[in-house]
Amino acid sequence: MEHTRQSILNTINNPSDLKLLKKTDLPKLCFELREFIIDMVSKNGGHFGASLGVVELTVALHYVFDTPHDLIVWDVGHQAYGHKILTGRRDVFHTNRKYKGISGFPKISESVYDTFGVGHSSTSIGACLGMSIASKINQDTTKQHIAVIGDGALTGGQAFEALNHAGIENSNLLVILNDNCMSIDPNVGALKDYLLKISTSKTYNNMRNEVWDLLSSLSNIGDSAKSIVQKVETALKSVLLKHSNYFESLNFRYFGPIDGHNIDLLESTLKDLKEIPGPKILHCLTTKGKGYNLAEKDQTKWHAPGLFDKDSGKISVDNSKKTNYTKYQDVFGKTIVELAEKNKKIVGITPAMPSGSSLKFMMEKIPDRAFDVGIAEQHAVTFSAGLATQGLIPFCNIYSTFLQRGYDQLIHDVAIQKLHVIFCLDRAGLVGEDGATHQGVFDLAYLRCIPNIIIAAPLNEIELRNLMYTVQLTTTVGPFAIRYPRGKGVIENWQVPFEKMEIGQGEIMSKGEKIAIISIGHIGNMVIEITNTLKLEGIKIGHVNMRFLKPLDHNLLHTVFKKYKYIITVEDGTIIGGLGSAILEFSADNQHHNKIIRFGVPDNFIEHGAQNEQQKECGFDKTSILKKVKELL
Ligand SMILES: Cc1ncc(C[n+]2csc(CCOP(=O)(O)OP(=O)(O)O)c2C)c(N)n1
Repeated sequence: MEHTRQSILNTINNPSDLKLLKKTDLPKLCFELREFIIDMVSKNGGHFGASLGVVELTVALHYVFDTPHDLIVWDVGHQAYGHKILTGRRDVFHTNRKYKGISGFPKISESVYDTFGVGHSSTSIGACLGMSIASKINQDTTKQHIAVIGDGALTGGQAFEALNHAGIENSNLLVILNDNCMSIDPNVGALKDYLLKISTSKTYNNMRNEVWDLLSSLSNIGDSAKSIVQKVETALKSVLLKHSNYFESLNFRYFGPIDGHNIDLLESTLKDLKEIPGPKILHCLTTKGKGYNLAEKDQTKWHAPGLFDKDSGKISVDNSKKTNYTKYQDVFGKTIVELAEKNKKIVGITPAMPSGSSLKFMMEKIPDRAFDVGIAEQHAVTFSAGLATQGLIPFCNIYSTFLQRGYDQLIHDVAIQKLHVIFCLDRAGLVGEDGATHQGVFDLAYLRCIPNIIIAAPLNEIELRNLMYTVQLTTTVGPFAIRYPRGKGVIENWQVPFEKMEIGQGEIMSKGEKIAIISIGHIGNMVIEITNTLKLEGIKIGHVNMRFLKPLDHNLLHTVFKKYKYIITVEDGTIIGGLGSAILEFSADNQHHNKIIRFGVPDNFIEHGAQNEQQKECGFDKTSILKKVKELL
């Protein structure tokens, strides 16, 4: 209670309150903000380590800059909890990522302080550059534009593209590089090595001291600031000519590296940088999970740990999810190792999700043939295409939502050339708390229109394994997508001997009268529950597990359309363009006249919440489908 009464954080309802604080109050505010984040995430879940790592940076940014007039753009946005708490959302923060609550990412419609909606990475520099150029065109010379990007997000091609463009624009852009050497897993790539080099090199550190000495005098000098800046530049350039700096070579002024947890230094540095026009980058070194010991030690585990006891650090097991079933991602991870140990042509690729996809199992066991390419989905696809041209069998594992990033690569580099690349699309369907930016609901529709591709969705773990097994038996099938959901399967003993599957063949799961439900993928298990429930009431309807969206099993469909009057399609993808659309097209093309009722994701973006809440909102939950069946009987 004592602590609450004296709390500084409780007095901050928006950044103008923050500006009233003395600089000496800031460390206490940082402490309280960190405690608040720890408390909230331990009870309500969400991303953890990333926000702890930017507490000082967040406080300093809102203290120094005049938000929301000045624009801060967070990359990915999973680190913006402190920002949300300081910008009017402290009292609703307990609803973070919950159904109808606040979003786990910045979102324009949620707050004037959220300048750009995020969730997918590497967009901040481009968006912020757009804003800075808009200010130029609008002749607003007072606005500051700040992109905050992690070293992980900087591995994405879009970030490089934006740096390249920004370097010739001379607009007022500050990029803050939040370098903690981590993505979700340890960061990868040559840029990471480079950042480490400039963070530890003596030359750079000497230069930095020189520069900071000069900069520190800026705020006292006022009008002669410009000449000081020139001196700073000369000092920088003389060193940089000898030791070229990547960012400088792109016409950015590079500052740092500085300690991103030193609030005093951050405050004075940002104040100084405000006075320096043009594109500039401030390199901050931070620790992911800062202030929570366990999170600092195991940064991958504490990226998004779920609920935990903040005192003991014990991560709770959600009893509603506690089953003996295995997560689909682990079925993938274990199966690829099993297959790759026998088939030396198999290669595994992940864009920055070794843990999230469980490709890490292969990276540990067969490191020569398993690659984390960074947050670079476009590259992951084209790289896989290159591997396939030489007869290798790439299993490119990408979350369904992130393959959206590699769409042209999928068409242009893979499908047109009919290259045998296997896309394992994890987190397909509704994904729950990450919300609209991460829904894996578009894949069936966006894949189906691509020629040469095969699209499969396994009903369960055994089908996933058998699909993976089948597709590595040849190198000539062409692009092959296997989409499976977030979460667990339905079979305890799934590690049974492999069986080859017939490509394009569906399966009749149950037979009945009048009504047949056609489903694709894991959602078919709910349809099995529905047909079982009806059986108990003496009602028999048909159920077809389509398994392949493309090619469609026409023979099977003709049989079904002849036998049943009503056809119900069920999918956890968009109602526009997926299974339901394919069945409608089949029906029209073949002059069938059955009544077709489609269940799927409506033409809306589905916000965050639990997966079952989202499913209910979409109307393809068990109760809604049962109700419809009974209406038709
Ligand atoms: C396009 C895209 N691919 C993958 C992800 C998944 N993802 C979320 S956070 C993250 C790591 C980001 O690392 P960094 O930018 O360094 O931030 P940190 O978590 O280290 O603070 C990844 C890979 C994503 N959000 N967007």
